Amino acid sequence: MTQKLKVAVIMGSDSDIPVVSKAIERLKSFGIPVEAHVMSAHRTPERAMAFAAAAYDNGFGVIIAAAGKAAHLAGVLAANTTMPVIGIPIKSSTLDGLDSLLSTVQMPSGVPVATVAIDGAENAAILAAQILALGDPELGEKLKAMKREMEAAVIEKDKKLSKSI
Ligand code: RP5
Repeated sequence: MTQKLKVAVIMGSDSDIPVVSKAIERLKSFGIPVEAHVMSAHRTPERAMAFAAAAYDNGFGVIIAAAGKAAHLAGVLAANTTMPVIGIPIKSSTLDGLDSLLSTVQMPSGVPVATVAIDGAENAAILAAQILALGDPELGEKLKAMKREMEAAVIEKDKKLSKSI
């Protein structure tokens, strides 16, 4: 059996952990191997660039990058790999995360970062799983099951609402 591709979850600071842990939990719930690191585009630029450059050789399939304020981490990682990079803008500033969102999403042509919502850690994990599922039918089935569970939960809420009014 071929080795499962890992997801790298990189965050700019340990202060991002409360948000980013939701992505890690979600990835683990799918049985996806995860590696998490604190690396900063500004405070440890060389480490961040080297990590991205070696990511394929080190068995990763997707990189998730979470950062706040002038959030250049996802872009710096994307500049150093052709691996899909998913950005999570963190709401860590006096600007409510709008600065992080724009810094992450507004990439120039040629260097995409698939940016989720501000603090959208769970969607980052699901998108990473969907990318990996292209080559992993078992993971694809887990994603389909998740969709069915979501559907059943909404139908249940609808029933409760109808009964309560
Ligand atoms: C960003 O600056 C980090 O991703 C974090 O969201 C924000 C604040 O970092 P700390 O000053 O808390 O380390 O680089």
